[in-house]
Amino acid sequence: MERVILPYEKRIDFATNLVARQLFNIMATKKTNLCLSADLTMTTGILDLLEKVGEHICMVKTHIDIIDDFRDDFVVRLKQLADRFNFLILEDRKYADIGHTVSLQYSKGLYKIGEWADCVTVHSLPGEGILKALNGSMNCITKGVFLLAEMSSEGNLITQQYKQETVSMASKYANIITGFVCQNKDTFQNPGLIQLTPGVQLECSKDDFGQIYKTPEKVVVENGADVIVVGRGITAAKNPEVQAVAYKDALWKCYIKRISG
Ligand code: 5IU
Repeated sequence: MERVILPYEKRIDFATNLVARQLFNIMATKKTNLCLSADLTMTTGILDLLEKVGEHICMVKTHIDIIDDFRDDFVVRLKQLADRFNFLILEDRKYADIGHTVSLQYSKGLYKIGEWADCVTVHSLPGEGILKALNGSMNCITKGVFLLAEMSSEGNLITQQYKQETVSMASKYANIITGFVCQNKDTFQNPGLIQLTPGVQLECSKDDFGQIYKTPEKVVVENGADVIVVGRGITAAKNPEVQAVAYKDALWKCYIKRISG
């Protein structure tokens, strides 16, 4: 059966990565496929926002290296919120180095991402070694990888061949692959993997640096997005809580439309 018309709860058993199973389960239970991109630079801003919108999201996406006042207790509090509201944490680190370096970046340094992030984003550019190294560092299946197969930005250099080779590279590391960051439903077929799609706002538009926004209808119904990343559409709103609900409702309606055929 085609991935995009199966409901999330029916895809759980196809998933080979535990984070993918958890994410399908959270989406089905909370009835939300909204991932908040919390691209704020102060810890209180992020934690306050999550207090307000935590119940409406399935996952939060962080950029830990843009935070001005990072301290270890931030991740403790982030984890507490994730447990309380039942959402996952994706660190959008976009690893892109040789495997050895990435394994250090994942587990060491100021942020120790491997200790608190449920999943991370990874480029396929360096080749298979990056997944081999993360597989070793993760050392269990309770962590996951979203591999970048496409980007939302104008003029990005990813080609059709790069995308296809990215998807076939992932098949060797099924236990750690949660899904792909991509824009189109033909990128992969496996119903156990999750399509994470950024570049979404309620209206089509662009920002000043080549980000291209598509609508919920376009990304979910036409393009097969399973988990939808929204950043400034919510964080820059006058009332982020109200706007998070608006996105959640719009995105869920589109998902129901898609699986209803
Ligand atoms: N992001 C993209 N496009 C991509 C990838 C990641 O926008 O192709 I891969 C990230 C960047 C930012 C978030 O953290 O998703 C989108 O934020 P806005 O909704 O504010 O544009």
